[in-house]
Amino acid sequence: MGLFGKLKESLKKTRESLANKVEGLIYGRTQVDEEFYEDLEEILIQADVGVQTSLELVERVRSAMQAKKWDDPRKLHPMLKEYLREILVTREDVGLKISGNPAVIMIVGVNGTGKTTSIGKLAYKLKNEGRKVLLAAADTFRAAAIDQLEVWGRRAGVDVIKHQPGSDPAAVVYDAIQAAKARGYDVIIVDTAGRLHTKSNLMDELNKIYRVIGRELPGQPEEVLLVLDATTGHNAVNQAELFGKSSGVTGIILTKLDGTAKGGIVVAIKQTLQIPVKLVGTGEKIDDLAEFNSEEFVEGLLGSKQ
Ligand SMILES: Nc1nc2c(ncn2[C@@H]2O[C@H](COP(=O)(O)OP(=O)(O)O)[C@@H](O)[C@H]2O)c(=O)[nH]1
Ligand SMILES: [Mg+2]
Repeated sequence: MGLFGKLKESLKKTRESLANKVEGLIYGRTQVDEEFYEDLEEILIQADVGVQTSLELVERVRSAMQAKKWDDPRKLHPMLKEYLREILVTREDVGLKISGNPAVIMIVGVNGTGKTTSIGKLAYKLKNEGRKVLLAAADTFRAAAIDQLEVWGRRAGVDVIKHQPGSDPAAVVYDAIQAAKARGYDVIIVDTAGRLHTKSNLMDELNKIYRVIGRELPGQPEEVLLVLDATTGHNAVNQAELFGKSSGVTGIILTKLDGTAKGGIVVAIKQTLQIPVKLVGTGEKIDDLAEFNSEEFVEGLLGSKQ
């Protein structure tokens, strides 16, 4: 299955609940009235699109329908999809930036969201694209975290730089950078700790890692990817707000999209933070990672019946 198919597949649950409801509403009614708009609003809110965004979307559709003096619900479907796409599409290129030599990708996020798993998948993907990848085990807080990264390193067939549990994460990253310079690695992916984001010492730790990278490799890290668990709904938006403020997040890896029927969370994140979703976790296996594609995503969310 290609990357494109994976995203589609992971939206299966969302498609079954949200898209079917949207299609049911649009193709099941003969005219748009107040009740129609209220139902549409409710469907979008239930899918985690976000109250504000849902209201705005429906308001835009309502105005456009009224301006054109249309009352056939089927005319509303492409309009709704177009407006949603406008929210999701970022002007800048949404693909990963990995032009440095070496390039550094820093992965941040709360424990359990899927950081280490996503690093394994990303390492595998970049390696298959022909890049020489090095992992830095900078989540030194728990011994198990280092072991887990090593397991993923072996699976992906890439090297891992590690220190003792409890050691300084910034020192691990420093060593990884020296190793990359000496041995010609193309990309360093940095795993970090994710104990509660409300503790300012975690943010200090992340900022220190960030500064060490910038000092050793000017212009790096090119990417700071925040990992968010799609199944946690609006907690994910709150986490994005907290991390987004302090650690220069450039993009989002949204994990476990396969485990939720509320894919609308992507819209809420984008709308609240203006941070693009770059990659999507579609399962627990090494190739369960898809590039985010807004076209495909909107079809999954709102249906494709014409
Ligand atoms: N279904 C599903 N599970 C995932 C995905 N990504 C991660 N997980 C699971 O989430 C759990 C936590 O992942 P882990 O990488 O240890 O999170 P970390 O604490 O942020 O490093 C593990 O059981 C993973 O298998 C995904 O895209 N889909
Ligand atoms: Mg981890």
